[in-house]
Amino acid sequence: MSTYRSEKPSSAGFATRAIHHGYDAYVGHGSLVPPLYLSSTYTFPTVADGAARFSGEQAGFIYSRMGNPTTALLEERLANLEGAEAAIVTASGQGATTSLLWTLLGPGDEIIADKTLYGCTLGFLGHGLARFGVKVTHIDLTHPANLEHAIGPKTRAVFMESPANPNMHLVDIAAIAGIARCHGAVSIVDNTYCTPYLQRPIELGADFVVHSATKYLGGHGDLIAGAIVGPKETLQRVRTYGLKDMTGAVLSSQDAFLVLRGIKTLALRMDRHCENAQGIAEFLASHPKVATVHYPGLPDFPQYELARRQMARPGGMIACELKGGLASGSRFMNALRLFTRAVSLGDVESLAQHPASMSHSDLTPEERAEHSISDGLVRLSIGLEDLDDLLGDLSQALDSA
Ligand code: 7XF
Repeated sequence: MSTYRSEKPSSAGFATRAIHHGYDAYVGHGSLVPPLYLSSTYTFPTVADGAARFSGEQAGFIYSRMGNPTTALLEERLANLEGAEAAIVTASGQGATTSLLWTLLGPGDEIIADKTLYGCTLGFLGHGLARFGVKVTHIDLTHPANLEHAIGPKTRAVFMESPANPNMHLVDIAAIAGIARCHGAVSIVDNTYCTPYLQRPIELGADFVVHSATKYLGGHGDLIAGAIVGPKETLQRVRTYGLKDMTGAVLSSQDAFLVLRGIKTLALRMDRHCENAQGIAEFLASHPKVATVHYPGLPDFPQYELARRQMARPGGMIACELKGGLASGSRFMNALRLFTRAVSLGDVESLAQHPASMSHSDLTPEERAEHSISDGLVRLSIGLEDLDDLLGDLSQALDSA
C-alpha cells in the first residue's frame, strides 16, 4: 500500500520508472527525494479506525512489521520494474526465500529445485524445509525434460536461479514455468544475478521472483535486503503470514531508502557491469592459464542462444577455472590487488571469491560435486572500475598463478 501519487506515465522506459515510479514530489512537502519514515507504529484517530485497519476495511499503516511508507514505495517500484502485480521487501535475500516458501509449502508438499543454487538457499531447503515434512527434490533444471519426469501431484513449487550461483548455468525460465503450471505448481526464480533490467521472469511466465537486494539493486555493498515479487493475493498472504508471523524478516525503512537510491542508477550500473564483464570474459577465454570461462556473453557458452533469448545482456558475473585447479586458483586469488577477495556480488567494487571455501562451504565435497560446483571454480563479480585497470590486475595475478 502506498501513500504516494504518481502522475508519471507508466509506459515510461526502465530508467525513468526506476527513478520516478510511484512517487510524486508535489505531494506533501515537495521533497525531491522520497522521505524516510522511521516510525515503528501508526496512530488511529479512534478505536473504530484501529479496528477497521486491522480488518483491512480501512487503508493505512498499522505497525512497520506489516508495512511502512518508505518500504511501500520500494515495493511499488520493484513490482513495476519486474512487471508484476506486487512486491514485498525483506530484511535479506534469505528472508525473501524463507518468507515465501514458509507461506507456500506445508508438510506433505514437494518442492523441486535446481541442483545449483546459492549455498544458504540449499541449506534452507535441505536443513530447514525438509526437517518440517516438505519433500525437497533436486534435479538438473537446465534440461526441462528432467522436470517433466520428476514433477508429481504433490509438487507445489519449482525453484531456480538463472544464471545460477556460482557456476552460471542457465535455466530456460519459460519452459520450466510452463511445465510447472501444467502440473498445478508455481515457479519461483531467484533473479539476483540479473535484476529486472536484464531479465524479467514474470514476463517469461514465472509466478514469483525473489531477490537478494543486497547485490545489484542496492549496488553499493552497504546494506542487506531482499524482495519477493508476484501476484497480489498470494503476496498478501506472505505479508500477513510468512513475513509477519514466521520469519519477521522485515526490511528497515533506512535500508529501503538506500535501495531506492541504488535503483535510481541500476540501468546505468548494469550496462557498465556488462561491458566490463564482456571485456574480462574475452580476455580470460584467450589466456593460456585459464581452462574454462563460464560467461553467457561468450559465443561458445553452451547456453549462448538461451542467454540471448531470455536476458537483455549477459550480466556482470563470471565463473572460471584455471589450469592447475584449486592450487593455481588460490595463488591467482591471493595475487589480486584491485579485485577484492570477498563474498557477495553486484557492488561497484570488483570482487573475487572461491565458492568451495566460501559461499558454498557449508556443503560437503560430495554435495558440491552433486551440485556441479567444482573445487577449482573462481567466481568474479565485475565492478565499475576502468576496464583497463581490471584487466591489468587479472593479468598480473594470472602471471603468479
Ligand atoms: O540474504 P542475502 O541478501 O545475503 O541473499 C541471499 C542470496 C540469495 N540468492 C542469491 C543468488 C545470492 O547470491 C544470495 C547471497 N549470496 C552471497 C554470495 O553468493 O556471495 C552471499 C555471501 S555468502
